[in-house]
Amino acid sequence: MAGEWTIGKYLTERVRETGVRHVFGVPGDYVLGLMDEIVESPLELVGTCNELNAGYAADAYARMNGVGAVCVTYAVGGFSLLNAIAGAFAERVSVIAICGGPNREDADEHRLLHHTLGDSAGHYGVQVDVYRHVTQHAIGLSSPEEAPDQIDEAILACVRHRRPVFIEVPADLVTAPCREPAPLDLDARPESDPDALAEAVAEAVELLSNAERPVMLGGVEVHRFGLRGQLEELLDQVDYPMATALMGKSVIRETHPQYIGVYSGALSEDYVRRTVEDADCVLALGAWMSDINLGIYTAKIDTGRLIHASAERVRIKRHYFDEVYLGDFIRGLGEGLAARKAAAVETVSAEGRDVPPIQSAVTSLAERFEVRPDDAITIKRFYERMNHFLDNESIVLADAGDSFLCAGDLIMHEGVGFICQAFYCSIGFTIPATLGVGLAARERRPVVFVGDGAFQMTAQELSTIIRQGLSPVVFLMNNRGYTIERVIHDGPYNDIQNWKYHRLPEVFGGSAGCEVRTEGELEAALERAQGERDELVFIEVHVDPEDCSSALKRLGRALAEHRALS
Ligand SMILES: Cc1ncc(C[n+]2csc(CCOP(=O)(O)OP(=O)(O)O)c2C)c(N)n1
Ligand SMILES: [Mg+2]
Repeated sequence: MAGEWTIGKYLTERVRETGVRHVFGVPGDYVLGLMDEIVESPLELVGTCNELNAGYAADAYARMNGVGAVCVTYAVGGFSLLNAIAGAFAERVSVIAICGGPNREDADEHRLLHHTLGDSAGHYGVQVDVYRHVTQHAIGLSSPEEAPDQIDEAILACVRHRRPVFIEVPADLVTAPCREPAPLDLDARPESDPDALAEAVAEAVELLSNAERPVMLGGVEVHRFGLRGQLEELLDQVDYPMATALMGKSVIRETHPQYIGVYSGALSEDYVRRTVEDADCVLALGAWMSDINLGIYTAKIDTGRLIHASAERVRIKRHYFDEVYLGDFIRGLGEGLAARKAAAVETVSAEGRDVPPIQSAVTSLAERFEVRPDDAITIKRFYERMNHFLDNESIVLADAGDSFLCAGDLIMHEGVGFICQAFYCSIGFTIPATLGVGLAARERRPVVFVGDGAFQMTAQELSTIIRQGLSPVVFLMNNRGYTIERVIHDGPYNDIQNWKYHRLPEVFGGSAGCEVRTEGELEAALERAQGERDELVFIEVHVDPEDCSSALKRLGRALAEHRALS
């Protein structure tokens, strides 16, 4: 009944409708009323140690679930959250950020209240102003009459554009009566321009059909727009090899025979690099041409050979087709290539081309791993072993640092997800992200690779992981500092205090972790991880500070050459 609805109830109902079941956050007096509404709603409020971590958790939750939500208090909470929301914006993740605010009357009178920045109108509005730059839509709710539409507009923007939004809720509005929610079509999406779509597809089909050595490059937007199934269908239909950019890792099941590995310019394995760079037509679907994704601009993909479809437009060679959406383009391409193939059966063209055999990435799993119990652990051997440790339940999270470069070469089994912030690259993302992933998919087991430097940023969120009874396996890679930075440019600032990391889970209320230095000790730790599947297993891995992934070594060499040339 209309009379029973309040702004607080309206907002929690709209959040629930997006598929969110958990809201991460930290309380504060401006948001307590709203938090009571969340507690009374079907949503579960998950308290975190700080707001940044709540934001990272909501971001990772959204990567699994489609949408995530976070709720914090005014300014002290809102500004702590900012970095996480900026990351979600950069990486196109749908996070609904909700923030309590002063009563409207206090704001109108410009009273000097705690947490505000000063007593002018500008000071009161500064949070929303700042968030406008890092969200699809940022709004301060203004009145009981307008708030429902304002909320609906924000929620729709979040879901449709795959970007975060920010909603500031004055404390006095939470219990204000409002209209009941009308049906909201969250699945509606814009239609591609049919002529532009048809032209783009025809041109792409022509190029691909005439290519001798085409290759497919899958990217993150396939994930974001839920197009994995469509992509796999297209891949099954063609005989090209397929690589992914680092951010797009696991957009395809990596046991697929046409999957060859991660392409990131000079950081890539030689075979992957040659296959992509020597291709005469590169079909990039949803891949971002960002620096880390493309090996700090060491990638060599000639625009004249490139078909680049992104979320909202297609670029073929040097011209663009606007309002062509990725899902429509992939579908159109599948149909176009099938029609072309049928027509070409009697001619030589596509069928007659000499296809070099594909070196599937999955063949690396066939190699047996023989443990050398007394050998010190090296990065290379550790990740080779990890390839055999992952199973269908695993979801891999890799933090920015050498961890995400190493994890790029792991084979993601059927259904295995890979979560990393490879574009925004804010270190410390993975531990709070593990909380989000664990709650979004309790039936899965997060496997986390985090550097010591990254871990020090957000370590306390292990305590919430323990509190929530989640059971990830965390590999803390202790190489005594910021190794990735050492390779790029070394200095005393890359050294950090060495913690007894493995003892922290016990401090936080869980079981003690373990530390491993040799392959034999690693085996014992992995056995424990297999046995204790219902709790956090924390494994501190000591590695030589000079040791790093082959990708990082290749990057070091590429940067040195670049410096020598400039
Ligand atoms: C929030 C944030 N601060 C600073 C940086 C710059 N940065 C990039 S990598 C890195 C060091 C990572 O060290 P660690 O986690 O130990 O990984 P390693 O390379 O040693 O494996 C730093 C400080 C960043 N990316 N994000
Ligand atoms: Mg380190």
